[in-house]
Amino acid sequence: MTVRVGVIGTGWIGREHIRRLTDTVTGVEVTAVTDIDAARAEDAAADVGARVFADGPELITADDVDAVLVTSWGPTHAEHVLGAIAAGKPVFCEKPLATTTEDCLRIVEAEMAHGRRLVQVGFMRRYDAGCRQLKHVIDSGRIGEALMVHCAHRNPTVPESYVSDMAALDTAVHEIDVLRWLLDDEIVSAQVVTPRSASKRFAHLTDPQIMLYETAKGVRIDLEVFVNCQYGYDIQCEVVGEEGLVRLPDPAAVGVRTAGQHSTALLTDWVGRFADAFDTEFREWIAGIAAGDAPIGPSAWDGYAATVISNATVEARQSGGVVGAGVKPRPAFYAGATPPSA
Ligand code: NAD
Ligand code: ISE
Repeated sequence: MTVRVGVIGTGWIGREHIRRLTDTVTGVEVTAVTDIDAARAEDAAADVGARVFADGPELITADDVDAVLVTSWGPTHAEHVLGAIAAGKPVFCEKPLATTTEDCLRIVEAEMAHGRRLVQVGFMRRYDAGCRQLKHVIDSGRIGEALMVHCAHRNPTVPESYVSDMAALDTAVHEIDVLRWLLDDEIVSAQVVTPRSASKRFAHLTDPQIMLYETAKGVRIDLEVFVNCQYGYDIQCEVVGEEGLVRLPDPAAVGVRTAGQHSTALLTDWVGRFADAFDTEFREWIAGIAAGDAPIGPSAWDGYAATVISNATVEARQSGGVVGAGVKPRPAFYAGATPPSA
């Protein structure tokens, strides 16, 4: 079976995923696209021979669309995800699931009323080989119970449109999701402390930020978000347990020895750093749809939790205090399913 996918939003990541679904993943065809910028949609459609639709609702209900990929701006995600649920079609939504708690809960309620999972959220870290190995070691008990986690999420630069809240909503949201999954635990509070600001940043931006989280089991997490670090795209994660620690590996790169130095290149953006993870994420999503299975990747509930916790992180920075996250208890409907660890 060839799964026919319709894509809503043909910007940066939309084009990346269209290329991936066309060139890398088998058993799938991009048959439909739409974008509020018609020229962008036409351009993306011409590349792959897809039809252009006027808007999301028209694309979602089209006969030659079996599944929907939402890669538009965050505040527009909820309407498209709700539209796909109403049409009974599987929907992959890039993060965030929605920007407000209320919209996330509307999606969760609509999906539970439908009675079967349809929604997967684009938290690709769960498909990164290194993250899966981390989970495998933590789950095996080799390092004992996790006590502390030290993380860093560094981007070389960000555009002027990137504002201080985005450090939590756009950037830290990846760690928020992957740590809930790695630790099989819930984040219960957030705090943000800010060191001296980097001089190479737009003046409106608070950068870096150090986010401090506590989980229900009492694990303490420190996360440095530094989006003007200049030197590269760098993701670090070290989980310290009672009997050892486990650390995320850096991406493989050849070592070069010359002129009295030994060096390895660093990546400079998320596209390269998580290319394999995105490929695996979509291979598994498409294979599940072709097999008629409900998705087992990050769920609408995970999307809800990530939005609640990232919003609490914003409030913590603004207030300067410790803010309770207040994630509700997970309904039984969302228990169990998760991508495998290694
Ligand atoms: P972008 O601005 O490059 O592209 C978004 C596109 O959506 C634009 O072409 C815009 O015209 C279109 N659009 C907006 N509203 C629309 C609507 N209602 N209907 C149809 N089209 C609409 O942004 P981007 O960088 O590609 O980000 C898109 C989404 O992907 C965001 O939610 C972002 O957080 C997420 N993202 C995820 C990752 C990741 O690592 N997983 C990385 C980058 C972006
Ligand atoms: C971007 O939206 C992403 O999702 C990237 O993975 C992240 O590193 C970056 O900081 C965000 O802006």
